[in-house]
Amino acid sequence: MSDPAAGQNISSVLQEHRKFSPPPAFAEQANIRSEEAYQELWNRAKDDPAGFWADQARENLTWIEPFTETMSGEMPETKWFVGGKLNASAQCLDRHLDGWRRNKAAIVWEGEPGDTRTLTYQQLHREVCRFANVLKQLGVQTGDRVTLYMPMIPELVVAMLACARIGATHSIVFGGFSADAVADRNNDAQSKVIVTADGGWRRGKEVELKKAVDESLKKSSSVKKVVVVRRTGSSITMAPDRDYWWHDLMDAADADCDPTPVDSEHPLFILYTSGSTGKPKGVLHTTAGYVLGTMLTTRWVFDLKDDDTYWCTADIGWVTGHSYICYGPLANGATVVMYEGAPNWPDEGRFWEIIEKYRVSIFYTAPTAIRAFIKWGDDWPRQHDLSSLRLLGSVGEPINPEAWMWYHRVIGQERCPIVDTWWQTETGAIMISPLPGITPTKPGSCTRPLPGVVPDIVTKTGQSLGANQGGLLVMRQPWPSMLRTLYGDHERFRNTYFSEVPGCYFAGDGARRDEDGYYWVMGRVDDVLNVSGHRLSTMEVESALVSHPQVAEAAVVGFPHDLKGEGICCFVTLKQSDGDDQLKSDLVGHVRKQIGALATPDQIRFANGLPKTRSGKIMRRLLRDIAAGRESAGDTTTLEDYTILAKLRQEEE
Ligand code: 7RM
Repeated sequence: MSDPAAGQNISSVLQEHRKFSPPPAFAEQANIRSEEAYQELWNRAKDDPAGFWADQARENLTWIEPFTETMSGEMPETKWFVGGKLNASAQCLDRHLDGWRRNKAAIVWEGEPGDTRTLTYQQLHREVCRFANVLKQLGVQTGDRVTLYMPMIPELVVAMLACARIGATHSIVFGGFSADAVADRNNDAQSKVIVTADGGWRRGKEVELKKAVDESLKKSSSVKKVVVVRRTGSSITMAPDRDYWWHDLMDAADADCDPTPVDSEHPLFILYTSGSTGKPKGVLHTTAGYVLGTMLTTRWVFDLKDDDTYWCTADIGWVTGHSYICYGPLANGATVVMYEGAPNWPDEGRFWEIIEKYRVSIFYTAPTAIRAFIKWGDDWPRQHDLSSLRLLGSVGEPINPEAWMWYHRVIGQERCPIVDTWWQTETGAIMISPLPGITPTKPGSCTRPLPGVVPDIVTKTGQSLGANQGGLLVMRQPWPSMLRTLYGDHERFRNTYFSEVPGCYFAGDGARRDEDGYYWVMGRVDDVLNVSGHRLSTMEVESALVSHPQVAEAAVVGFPHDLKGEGICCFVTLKQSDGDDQLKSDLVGHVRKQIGALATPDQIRFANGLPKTRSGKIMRRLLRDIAAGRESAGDTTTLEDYTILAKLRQEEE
């Protein structure tokens, strides 16, 4: 990482001592029910990974040809389930067609305007087979890349699984990205076909996807064919011999398509994630290890049962949607709720209305959304019957304890365990998380590693640190769902993840482990502040700010400071009202009281919004530029709202 001081210990100053045991009624019925069972699984996976994973892979995956070797090669070149052949779409669909599940709802979908569709496993299978035949007919072969640039509609899942069915590699580009972002990703992946829609709905407005595709194709020559789903019905232009309507091709397609057997290590998908500088990284996942990882973690962490109604609010354009809307839940035969639009359309009660309407039992969302719910007020959830909920999840950022408590109290009604799940695009599946039937939770901690995950907190030279010492979060053993490369740049893959700490996978996050062995992730090490020689986590100062009753959200960054090395600049959005100087000094005092004089903010800046990625992560690198009065350099293609940056700059003038 760029910070030359990275690897020094990070001081942890956040104090949090609340602890919540799993409710007995939940614990009694949980998939993993005893601490001993967890310890046994975890120790076996650590001491005999080949034996553990071979058993899991044989038990859970349907093999067309069995594997001959469970793992071969040292990290990062480890290959899993070598010699085996399988198919990810068959794992998600065909397996469920033999028994009663064939007529179980796989996808319960709701569009933003309120239209709904339900697809059973059998219906989904049929659509997938037909679209697989469409892709073949368009010239897509095993190993080819297909870009999917679509709204959150069932056709997106159909297209993903159709690619998997014929061994094509999908590359999903989030529907909110620009034409340039689509072109860059098309070019990097050399995609042959792009699947899109005329448009999608977001806050009552149309997102014009086809228009962006037309623009992107001026700059990406590998793409030969475009398939367009009619979603909004708006008028678009269709290029002859290049553009085809989804429904025309599907009407003519055969509904029989045998799954193509592929190797365990066959590329399943590429997903681009923003690098801190320069071009996005194409994270590549392969078939057997990824599907096994998402399948098992869905069962362990979400305690999935056949009668659950499961809703993950992520967009499929983010890894959370790949793993926990599509592959993990469908491999388990779950009923998945899928929603197209915004949480505040037509009003701020939309999510709670959906939970009530479909009797959602498992709800998985992000801290950024939770902070928005808090800002909108408790009345919205209170107007709805949330009694169907039995488990809540969080992902994407450290969840600040105040947001955790609100989630627990107002949404979970103190009845539902919360699973704070730490993982990454690169890890493919959840790595560190409570097991809801057994793990006592502490607000703000993702608690303990899942079986097969061997993390550590280390210095830059790889020395393990003791309890409550902040350092670098690494993985000491390979795991089946880990990324295999950065597409087309294996050297960058090795440099980014495996050169920082010798012999380990380096996640890029700072963390500490407490006296109970619980992990507390403190954010990206690139974001760490260095104040008078003390390394502080921005997240901890942010958590202190958000615990003030008037604060909705905060982002903290360092800026060059003559005396302290780095000063602390806080961007703060308020729940109501405009901030004044009195509130600024109250907030400075509040942080000093919560953390100590060391963390005294040098600047408080009130802002109406913060620059975030589409998945809700604050882009602190851009705020650092503003705090230092610099122009922004580097990739901004993943930024959600460009106007926010301009506004923040103006507010300073
Ligand atoms: C799933 C996802 C990965 C980064 C990761 C962390 C942060 C994610 C948590 C978290 C603290 C969590 N993939 N992160 N989950 N930090 N607690 N539960 O988010 O590739 O988009 O981002 O997100 O910094 O490295 S991702």
